[in-house]
Amino acid sequence: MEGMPYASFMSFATKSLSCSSLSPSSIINPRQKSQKSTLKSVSPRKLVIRASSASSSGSVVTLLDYGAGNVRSLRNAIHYLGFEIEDVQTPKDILNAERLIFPGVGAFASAMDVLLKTGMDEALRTYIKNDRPFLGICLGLQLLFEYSEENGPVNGLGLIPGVVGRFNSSNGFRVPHIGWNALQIAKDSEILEDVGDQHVYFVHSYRAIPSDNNTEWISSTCNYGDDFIASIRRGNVHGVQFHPEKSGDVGLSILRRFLQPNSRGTKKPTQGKASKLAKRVIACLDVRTNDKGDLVVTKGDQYDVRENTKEKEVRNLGKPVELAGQYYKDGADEVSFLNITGFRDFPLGDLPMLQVLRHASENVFVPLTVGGGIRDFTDANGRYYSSLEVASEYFRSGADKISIGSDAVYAAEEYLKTKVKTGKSSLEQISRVYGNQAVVVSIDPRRVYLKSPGDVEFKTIRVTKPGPNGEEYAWYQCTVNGGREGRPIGAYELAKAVGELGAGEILLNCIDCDGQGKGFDIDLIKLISDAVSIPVIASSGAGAVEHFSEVFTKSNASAALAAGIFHRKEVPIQSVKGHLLKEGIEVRI
Ligand code: 1PR
Repeated sequence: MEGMPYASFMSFATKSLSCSSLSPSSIINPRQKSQKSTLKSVSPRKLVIRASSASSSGSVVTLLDYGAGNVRSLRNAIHYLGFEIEDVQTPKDILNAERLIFPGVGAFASAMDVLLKTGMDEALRTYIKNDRPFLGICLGLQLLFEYSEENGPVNGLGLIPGVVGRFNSSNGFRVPHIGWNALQIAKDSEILEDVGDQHVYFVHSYRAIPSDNNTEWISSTCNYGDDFIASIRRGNVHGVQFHPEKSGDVGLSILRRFLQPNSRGTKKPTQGKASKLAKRVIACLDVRTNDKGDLVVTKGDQYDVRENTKEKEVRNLGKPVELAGQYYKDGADEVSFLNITGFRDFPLGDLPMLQVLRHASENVFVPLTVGGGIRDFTDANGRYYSSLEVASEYFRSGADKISIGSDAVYAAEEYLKTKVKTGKSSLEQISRVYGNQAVVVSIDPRRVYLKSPGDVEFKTIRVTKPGPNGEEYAWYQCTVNGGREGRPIGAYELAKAVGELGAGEILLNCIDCDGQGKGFDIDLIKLISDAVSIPVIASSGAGAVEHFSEVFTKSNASAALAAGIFHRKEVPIQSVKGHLLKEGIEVRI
C-alpha cells in the first residue's frame, strides 16, 4: 500500500521498460506478456473452466490498471478463468465497460492523484452511481470511501461514508496484516456465496472502518485487533479488501461469480466461524542450475546442496514449475522460490528463472515469493542495473513478494553504523515503490555458542540445549552469499534494523537446522518474533508435523516454512494442517 508518487513511478517504469541493454524477453510489459510467452502449460482444471466460460457471452472484462504496481496475479487469474482483458485507457472506457475490475495498488494518495489527473474519478463515480457491475480489490475498495489516513488525510471518491485508517500495532497485532482470515458474512453478497468459513488472503496495513453510516454497504467484516470491512456490496457494486486472485480456489470462485453472473447459484451465504489470523504453511523451493545446466529444485543439509558422492552433483529434487503447481494443489498457503546462486549470477541474465516464475504464476493462486540476487549490479558491458530494476522484473514475471538476503545485511550494517536512512538501499527503494508488504528479508544466521553473555556486542540468549562444550549462551551471526561469509551483525540486530528500513516480513532460516529434520530453532524464532512487529516466517529444520505445532505454540511466528519434507514426500502439507487443526491452531484448509 505504501508506494511512491505515480509520476516518479511512471518515469521509473518507462525508463526501465525502454532500457535497450536488457534482453527483450526479460522486459515484458504484463499487457504484452501473453503473446510473448513460449512455454504453455495448461492444466486439465484450466481446460474445464475455460470450456464453460467460452460458451458464455460477455467473456471480456475491463481492467482499470493505472500502472502503479503489480497486478500481474490478477491478470493471470482472469486469464485462467477464460476471460479476456480490456485495459482502460481513457475515462470513456470506464463508462463503456460492461464489467469493471479496479485492483488498487500503491498508496491511496498517489492513486487518487492519478484518478483526478486523468478524469477517471468522475467516470468511476458515474459508473458506480449508475449501478454498473464493479469489483474493487484492496485499495480499489478503500478508494470508494470518503478519505484515508494513509499519508493524509486524503480525500477518496466519497461514494461510501467512512474512513480508511491504519491498523493499530500497539496491541500486539503485526502490521501489515498478512495472511488468511475467514469472513464474518453480514449480508447476501452474491459473489461470496458459499464462501462460508473458508479463508481468504489479505495483505494490507490500512483498512476501512465499519460505522453506523456505512452498515448498509457492508457484506462482510473481519477481525484483526478490531473489526474492519472485508467486503461491500450494493446492487452490482462490489468491493473486497482481500485478494481473490491469491485466495486459492475460493478466490477464483469469487472472481468467477463476478465475471460470469449466470454461474451464480441460489445458495444463501453461510456464516463463517470466528476467525483469528490463520497460521500459514509455506512450501519453499531452493532453485539453482545443476552441472548439466538445468534449473532444478535442490535442497541442502546446512546449505550444502551437493550429493555425498564422488561426483558431488547438485541434488535434484524436481522441476520448479511442476512442484510449485503441486504444492498449490496440496494446500500450501504460499510458495517461495529462492534462487540460491543469485548472489553470484545476475538474475536478469538468468532467463530460465524468470520463465519459471512466469509459468508458475499462471497456475498458482496463492502468494508467490521470489528471492535471490536482488542487489545493484553492473554487467560486463558496464551497464548498471539497480536492485529496484531487478525486483521489478521479478514482479513483472509473477512474484507477489520479493525476498532480499545478502543485500539486506549490508543495508542493516550501514544503517546501524550511521543511524541514517539514506533511502537508497534496495530494501528502502523497493518497499517505497511496491509497499513494505511486498518485501521480505531472508536471514541466514548461524548459531555461535558462548561461555558468557558478555563475550560479544550482539544480543545473546541463554540456549535451551547447551552447546558441544557445555556453553549456555549463544548469539546468531548473520551470513551472506548463501551462508558462505559470516558478518559482524546478529540476527536480532538485523531484524530490528530491516523492520525500520521497510521490510514487511522476515523469513528466518537457521543454517544449523537446515535439512536436519529435528525441528525449528525455537530459541532463535522466539528471539526474533518477540523483537519485531512485522510477521516472522519460521524456517529450517521441519521433520514432522509436531514441529509445526511446537513452533506455533512456543513462539510468535506467523508462518512456518519447510522444504525437504515436502520435496521428499515424507509429510504431506495436508497432514501438517490436519495436525495443527487437531491441536487447536487455526489454519486454512
Ligand atoms: O543473498 O539475496 O542472493 O538471496 C539468496 C537466498 O538464497 C537467501 O534467501 C538464502 O536463504 C537462500 N540460499 C542461499 N544458499 C542457500 C543454500 O541452501 N545453499 N537456501 C540458500 C536457503 C534455506 C531455506 C530452506 C529451509 C527449509 N535455504 O530456504 O528451504 O531451511 O529447509 P528444510 O525444511 O529442508 O529444513 P540473496
